[in-house]
Amino acid sequence: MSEEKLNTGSLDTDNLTEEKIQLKKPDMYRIVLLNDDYTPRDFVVWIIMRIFYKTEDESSSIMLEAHKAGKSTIGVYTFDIAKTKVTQVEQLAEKYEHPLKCVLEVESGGDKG
Ligand code: TYC
Repeated sequence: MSEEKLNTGSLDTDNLTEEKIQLKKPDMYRIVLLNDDYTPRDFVVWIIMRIFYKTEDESSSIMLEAHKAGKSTIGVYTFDIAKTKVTQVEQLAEKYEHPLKCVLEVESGGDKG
């Protein structure tokens, strides 16, 4: 039986440069819930629970903050997740004919809009 050998003997390591790999934290995006005068409170709470997996208490607090202050942060996510969640909110709001809106704000770094 013949044995195959890997030839490592002639590798010249003198001229190799060291490559530094810099790991970068992902850009993060804040999802901000906007108040309006028409969407029922219960619907807002339901959306936050369903799309963002918040508890009923957390969802009620977020809804009330938006209701009183005009806007409220739901959470901070990477771009793809944030964009997907905003789209899901838009689709459900449209399906049930409510004007509910949320928007993305850059939390750290990031250049996508
Ligand atoms: N202001 C709405 C009402 O009084 C409830 C509401 C809360 C709507 C928060 C949107 O992001 C919102 N029915």
